Amino acid sequence: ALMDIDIVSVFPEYFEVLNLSLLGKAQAKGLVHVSSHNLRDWTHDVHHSVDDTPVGGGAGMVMKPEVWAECLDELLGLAPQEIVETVHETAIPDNTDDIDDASVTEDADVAKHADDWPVLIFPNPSAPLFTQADATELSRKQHLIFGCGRYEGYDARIPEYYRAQDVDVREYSIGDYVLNGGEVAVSVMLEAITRLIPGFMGNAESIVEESYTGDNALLEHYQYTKPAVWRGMAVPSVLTSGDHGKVDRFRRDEALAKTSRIRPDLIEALDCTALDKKDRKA
Ligand code: 6GU
Repeated sequence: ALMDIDIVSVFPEYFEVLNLSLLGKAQAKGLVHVSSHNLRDWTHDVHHSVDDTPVGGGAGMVMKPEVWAECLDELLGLAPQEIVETVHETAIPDNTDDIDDASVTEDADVAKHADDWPVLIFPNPSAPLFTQADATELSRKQHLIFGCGRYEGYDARIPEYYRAQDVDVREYSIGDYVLNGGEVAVSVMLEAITRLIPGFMGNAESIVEESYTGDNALLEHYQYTKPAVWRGMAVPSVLTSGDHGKVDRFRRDEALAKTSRIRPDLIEALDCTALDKKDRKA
């Protein structure tokens, strides 16, 4: 397969739906291979416990590092580490994606961004937002491993430990709202990533024209189909004019106006070089 995807969760059945739909077809075509694993398979106690109470107190439960590490060592092909000679206090975890960082000069850093290095991804509501740029970057990787946290989260030493082992570790939130676990977030990220794999979708052009992609950081213009008049509502006449230049201009202006109205943050973030001379002041 072009891409191997491992998903670890205490609800691995949740991902059975991935065998249906477009991802199922892509698996049948051999483009991707998805395996979902039950985290409890890496427990040794009779209760198969994966969580414990938070150190320092507080509500809820936190996922234990030992179980995750046995699982992730295996999926990453790392030798299990039994003996730790030195004890050090954990630093503040760094959630920032350092791929664009000027400090990425060391060989290990360059290597861990190579497409054949596995990427370990933890959904986390307290992490940077997952964007189309992340989806595009991850769609080129050969091996993605998703670790779904449940309950109140996972021990912060888990991602920190794997970063220290030179694993490319990412933590992402999918939006400013709270979900009970990472499973839905992983499904969202997977759909965004896999549809960008070459050959996954029938129509590559429809990807290029979408919102958030390439230098088109605007929301998409409104779409219409036939009939040209429906329940007394006519489609904008320029669209039936047959003048492709005018149609393009109309759609671009509409996208700019629509974006400034409902997503002014995207206009703020817009690279000025992505604007053309005729873009009118929104
Ligand atoms: Cl990635 N996980 C959870 N549990 N909640 C979220 C989220 C992720 N992104 C937004 N809310």
